[in-house]
Amino acid sequence: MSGEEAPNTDIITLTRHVLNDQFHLGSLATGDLTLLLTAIQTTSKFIATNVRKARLINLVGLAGETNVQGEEQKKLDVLSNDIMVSQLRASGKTAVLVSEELEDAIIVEGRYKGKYCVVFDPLDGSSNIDAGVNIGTIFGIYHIQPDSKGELSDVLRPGSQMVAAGYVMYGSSCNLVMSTGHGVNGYTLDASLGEFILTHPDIRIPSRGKIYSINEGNAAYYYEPVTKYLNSIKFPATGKPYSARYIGSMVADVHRTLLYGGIFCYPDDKKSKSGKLRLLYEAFPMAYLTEQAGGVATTGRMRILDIVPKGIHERCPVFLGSKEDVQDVVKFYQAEAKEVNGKA
Ligand code: AHM
Ligand code: MG
Repeated sequence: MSGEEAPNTDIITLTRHVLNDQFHLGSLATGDLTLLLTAIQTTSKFIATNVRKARLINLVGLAGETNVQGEEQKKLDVLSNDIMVSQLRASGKTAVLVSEELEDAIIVEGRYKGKYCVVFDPLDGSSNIDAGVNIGTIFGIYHIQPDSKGELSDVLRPGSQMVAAGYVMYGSSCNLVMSTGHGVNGYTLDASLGEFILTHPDIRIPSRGKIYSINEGNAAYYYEPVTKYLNSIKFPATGKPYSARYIGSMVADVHRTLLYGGIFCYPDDKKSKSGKLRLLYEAFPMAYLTEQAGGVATTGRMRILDIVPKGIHERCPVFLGSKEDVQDVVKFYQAEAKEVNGKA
């Protein structure tokens, strides 16, 4: 025998893992969700490859258009959106598609029409591409309602009604983290196999962490509960102050929070009255994953997954992460509400 170890032949790929879940569901499982997830995996592999080549093949830079939020689109945003839409449509499993990059929802018609709705941000944090910082794809999946043929109302539903959600992080490795409502699992792309392999089974957020993550450049605009909460963790009466980490790329900041615990915040403030992050395809999927991993996700005033969206590009404040850390910030909001009620 040489010193080299034989490769493991019992690798658990994402497809195998999801299929296995469906076997357990028995007759309920149609394999449709598995096929849909295959479309998402293909998209992710395409984006992962192109993110790595971006500088070399001139994909970095502006595509010369602005998206619905009035932001400049990068070439990679456009490419990522296009491949995601074409793969999801071709899967034959989707009825409604909502993308951060498209003003209107796409209603899939004809023979490709399926029973799932996918809301997604094809390339989140794309202002980081030039600097080589982690970026990601975020997605959430609804099943159409019982009597629906697939219309806008199927995605204007609370995040708690999603059947699956996840993200893909394009970093030093490419990681896909997702949940189908039975806990959270993480997979790493083995580029030589072209497969996502189960590497982080059953991710659980520690009940308390040591890290807070927020854009403190907005401190001048914060409302009082946020300022007071931050002071409480930076200048604690006892114990060590929290460490600050902020990448400014939600997928990376949330990924770290899921694995190590702590809190990720993007609050509303005096400048951004509804916060910055988009409810449907940023806050909902991340809140879904956080709760599935045993954490808490709130606006400060209510559970994120209970919000009923009024529009597809609506924004919402976000605090998510370790249960105890998020409960701490909520206490400051409750104290403020009490004070306001007391005065009324
Ligand atoms: P984007 O959808 O335009 O990429 O913006 C979303 C990103 C998130 O990834 C990140 O959490 C946040 O915006 C960072 O915003 P800021 O630069 O204001 O801190
Ligand atoms: Mg985004």
